[in-house]
Amino acid sequence: MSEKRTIDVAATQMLDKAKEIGFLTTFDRAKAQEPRCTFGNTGICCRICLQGPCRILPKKPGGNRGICGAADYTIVARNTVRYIAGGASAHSDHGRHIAETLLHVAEGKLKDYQVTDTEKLMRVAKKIGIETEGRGVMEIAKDVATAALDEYGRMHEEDLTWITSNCTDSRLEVLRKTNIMPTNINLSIAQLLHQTHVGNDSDPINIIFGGLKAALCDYDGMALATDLSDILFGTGVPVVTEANLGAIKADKVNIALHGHNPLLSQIVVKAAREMEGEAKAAGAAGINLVGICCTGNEVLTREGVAIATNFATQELAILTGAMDAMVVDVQCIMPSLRSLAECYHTKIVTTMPIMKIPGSYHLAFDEHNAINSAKEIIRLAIDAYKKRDAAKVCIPDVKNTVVAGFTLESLLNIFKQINADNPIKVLTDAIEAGEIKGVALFAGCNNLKGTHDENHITIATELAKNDVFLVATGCAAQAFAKEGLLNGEGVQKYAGEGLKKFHARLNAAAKLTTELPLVFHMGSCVDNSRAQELANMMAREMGLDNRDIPYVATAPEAMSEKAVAIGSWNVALGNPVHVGVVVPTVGSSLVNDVVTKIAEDVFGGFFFWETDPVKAAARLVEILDERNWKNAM
Ligand code: BF8
Ligand code: SF4
Repeated sequence: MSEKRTIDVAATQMLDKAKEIGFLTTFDRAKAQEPRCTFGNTGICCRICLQGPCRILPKKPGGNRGICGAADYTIVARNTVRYIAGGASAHSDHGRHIAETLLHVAEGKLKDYQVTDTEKLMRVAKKIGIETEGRGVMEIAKDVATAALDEYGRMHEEDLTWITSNCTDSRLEVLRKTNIMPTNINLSIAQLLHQTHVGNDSDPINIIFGGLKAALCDYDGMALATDLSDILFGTGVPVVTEANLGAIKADKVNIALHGHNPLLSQIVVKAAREMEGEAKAAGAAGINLVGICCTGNEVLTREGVAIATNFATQELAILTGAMDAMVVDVQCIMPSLRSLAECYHTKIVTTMPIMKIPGSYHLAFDEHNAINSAKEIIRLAIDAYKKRDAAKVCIPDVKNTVVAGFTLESLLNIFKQINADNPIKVLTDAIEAGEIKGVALFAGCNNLKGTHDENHITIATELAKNDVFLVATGCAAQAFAKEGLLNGEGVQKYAGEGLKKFHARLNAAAKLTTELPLVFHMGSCVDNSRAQELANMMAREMGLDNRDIPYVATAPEAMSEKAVAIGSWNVALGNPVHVGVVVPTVGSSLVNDVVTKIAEDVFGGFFFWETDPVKAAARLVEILDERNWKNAM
């Protein structure tokens, strides 16, 4: 683990503050975990049955296998794919929740939600083969929602709709040939858990393929989550806002929206606009919403809500002493928030039945009564504000301007100003002309095995220097937001000559009130589906399979099970994937070779691990160069 904790100036100030008050943050806890157990760290510890934990002790007679006889490769493969099962469950459950809500809207059961983007509804309906001619909006919405829900439980053997309607034909052929095309999200995830039960599959290759099938369910669930969220809440357009802890305002009621699902955060945004008066009556200048983690990315994209911080530094928002409430829904929420909130007046409000924190305030969010639920939450925040201790307020004066909202649609709208008939050609032409080398997607989390945000920033600036077009989601995008890479100055500071020229052309065409950013923020982690759609469009336009397009993905600070699932479907869809932490597959050279080498022969996509960000960037550039060079032959 790195000695330097973070490169974020605001976070550094708050960590000093934590020290001052004697609160041990996640950074201290990460240190306390060192040294790590080598077995766990490399993936050769099995806890799948109650006889375990079994560790692989190669030198000890009988120790080179688990008690049941499982070899290192079985243990490592099983552990890895069980991460995927967790990630795919989280993403697809998020998607299911959105689909259910859309269905209830279409059935007239929810008064506080509506179909906001009918154009997107029509596009999605057409994409998945639902008749739109002469039919009403709600009728079509009902069919789209039903089709989405059918992905989770259909009993007929039909390939998943969001995969077949998004992927290129040649890629679908690869998925079918390798027998990893799923037909039912819940079934594939359950089957994977069955497959990896004690005494079941011990063939690492078969286990990995089972894992990839579940990873594709992760993709399917997130693709439908993105589509249906856009239908319900609108498809983001470019917005200007700010990011970092300096976005928290001393004179306002501050509410952090933390978690993942826009079903709650969108309604809180709406309710907050109606409740400015109540906040003012309590003596505040108004209500200030800020985002943390992916629900922050959702409301940034659609509503221009500022970003407070990303995963690793979520506790630090409370340490400002000015956070009145932190409203959380699901995923990536640290249980430690509650104990820190006790040192302040901050209310932690959990809202979902599957995510509670002992001792925190739980307000069950009810979609049938969404606005009122949201108002109740905001009132808690206003009440808390009244108890705020001004002497404890310490907000770092650190923030950067953010230009975000680059859903694929809004990006294509900019390209359209240059080529109205075939917008994606603007990107592929620039690649073919050698102006830019290709596209890199930054995804994923923070991981305190390294210095917070450092890998994100170093790799991005290195790639920019090498004329790579950059898109980002999740906590990676938030790192860029905080560090000033999501604005035009970022281009001037870091972009190479080719990328600068490309941006200048886009800027001239886009005619926005502000310059386009160095990195295009595509949204939350489920919006990695937007980036994949971009890759698929590139493949179609270039007449290539995904395995040959100059497109790479990197998760410089991957942490969650969801990140493992995302990385895995990226590989299955033909994308080279860099991971900036050492992952627990290295305990089996066989499994490690399969995912880093053999995968390339089968899928064109593959993983590589590199903790040194400069080396990682160099390898990513090399991969793009190789793909361009092959295409030019
Ligand atoms: O879904 S990037 S730490 S917040 S898992 Fe979590 Fe990772 Fe952040 Fe968003 Ni994605
Ligand atoms: Fe040990 Fe086998 Fe049980 Fe794993 S499944 S804990 S290797 S006995």
